[in-house]
Amino acid sequence: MLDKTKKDWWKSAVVYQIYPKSFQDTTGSGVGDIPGIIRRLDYLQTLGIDVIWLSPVCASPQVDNGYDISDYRDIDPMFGTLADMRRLIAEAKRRGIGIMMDLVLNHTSDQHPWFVQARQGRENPYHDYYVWRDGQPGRLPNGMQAVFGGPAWEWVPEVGQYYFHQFAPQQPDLNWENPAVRREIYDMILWWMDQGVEGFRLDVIDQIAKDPDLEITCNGPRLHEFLRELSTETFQKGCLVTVGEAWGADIPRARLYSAPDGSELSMVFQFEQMVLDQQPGKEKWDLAPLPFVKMKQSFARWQQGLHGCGWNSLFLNNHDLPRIVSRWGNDGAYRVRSAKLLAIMLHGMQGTPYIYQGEELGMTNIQLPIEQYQDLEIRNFYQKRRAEGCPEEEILRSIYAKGRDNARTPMQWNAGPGAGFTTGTPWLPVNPNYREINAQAEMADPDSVFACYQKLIALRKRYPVFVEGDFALHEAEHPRLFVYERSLGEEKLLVVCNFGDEATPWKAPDPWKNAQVLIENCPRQEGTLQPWEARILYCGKQ
Ligand code: TEU
Repeated sequence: MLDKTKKDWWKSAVVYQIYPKSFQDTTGSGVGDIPGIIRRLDYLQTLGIDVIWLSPVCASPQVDNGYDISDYRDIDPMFGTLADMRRLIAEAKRRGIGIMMDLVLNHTSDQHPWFVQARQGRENPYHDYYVWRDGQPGRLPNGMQAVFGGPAWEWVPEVGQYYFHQFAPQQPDLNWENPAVRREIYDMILWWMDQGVEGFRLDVIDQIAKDPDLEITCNGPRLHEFLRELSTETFQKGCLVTVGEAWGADIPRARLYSAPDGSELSMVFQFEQMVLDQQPGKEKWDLAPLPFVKMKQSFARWQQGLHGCGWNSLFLNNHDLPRIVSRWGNDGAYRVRSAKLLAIMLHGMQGTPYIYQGEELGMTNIQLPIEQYQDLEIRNFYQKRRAEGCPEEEILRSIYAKGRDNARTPMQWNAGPGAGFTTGTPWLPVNPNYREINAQAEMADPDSVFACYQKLIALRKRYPVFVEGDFALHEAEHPRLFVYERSLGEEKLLVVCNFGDEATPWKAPDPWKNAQVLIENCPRQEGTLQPWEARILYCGKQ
């Protein structure tokens, strides 16, 4: 168990992300709930994780699956009650697991009482909690577009103004320029700290300091000023782990966010590697192959760029991204081996690893008929491309590859009905491969993807070089091999991954000839790495 009173305890932690709607249903509603998470805590303890990042469970009309909060201090009835949440915090803590809440601070739901007041008139004290601009019906303040499609402005006739929303119209942006808004937010965070949560994930935190007049959404001029105030007023009063979602972070900015003096956050989620298979200047839906050499060089830059002066989050999946084994691996003939390679490749690096539910089982993408998709981003995209005359098959191909519902299908617990997720009708179909890919089968198999994750977590706890070591990329231009070395004094690791369906000749460099193998995903063959083969070699103290 980690000593969470130690400053920076989160540097040796492993985080597990739960998307509550799809984790475990206990009522037969077809939707996961908090008692379901409590029921599965033993599973998470067996895996060995230290923190649960819980996607939003607060009261919400669920237009964007909880990323539209209508009451920050209550739990959505779909998930349970505040008493359930308190029980979850306590039960998790008993197992050495902390709860990291998902804080959506850029916007609220349009049903939040602040917004309900704000839209009543310009004189209302809550009006200035949101971002308004004058205009006329049909004459928008400017041409800014929302992330989920359509204009970023919505007309409210009662006030004769437009409000600004970077996401759905039901997600009005909060006005961080208003000190009263910031104070309300800090009080709410302190209240959650009192409930015993051990960390926070901050949704789209790089978008809070917007200036719509200058068409600035990301990295606004006051961003780091706001973050430092937020951190001083809240996080620094506890010993918490905090992570900001920051699509717009580059390395210099990530050094600010994760400065070792703790003035902002513990670390950020940056997406540089996750957008490499997107054509520059195009939407995520316009598919391009993964530029492998660029990918490993990008990881190397971030590893070296933050070493000693910041901290990385390590992730390949979340609830917005397709399943990594389907995306970068081979989810057919080499599903198990390539899922393990991806895990080994990531977990050998410096930073705090995040595992997204089902990743530890090698869960895959899904292909559904269009009417079964639930995500508003998928639906908007489909309608837009149809209206543009794009053929159905082409649109579906993009959705199959990149749609967010790939990650949101229910957790596959066993081979029984509803995959052990629900006794009712799941809100989003269970992937039909659950009979083969499920937690029960994998826990009984010492060679499973689950066993590999479990071992990687244990290795991180045992060898300080995983947490503290520096990073050097080998074979930087090799089109299939991702090889890197970590070192901390006399302790050294060599992580070797053969990325792809082809065998590749490879010999361990001299100092590594007789090194101990800490983990591997297939039998060794002298002089050759088999398709998707990966291993970690170790030299140093025994
Ligand atoms: O995501 C931020 C974000 O920018 C995403 O919408 C991203 O652009 C998109 O998913 C790419 O397909 C966060 C949450 O993680 C996401 O689930 C929410 O929908 C969004 O914020 C709004 O709160």
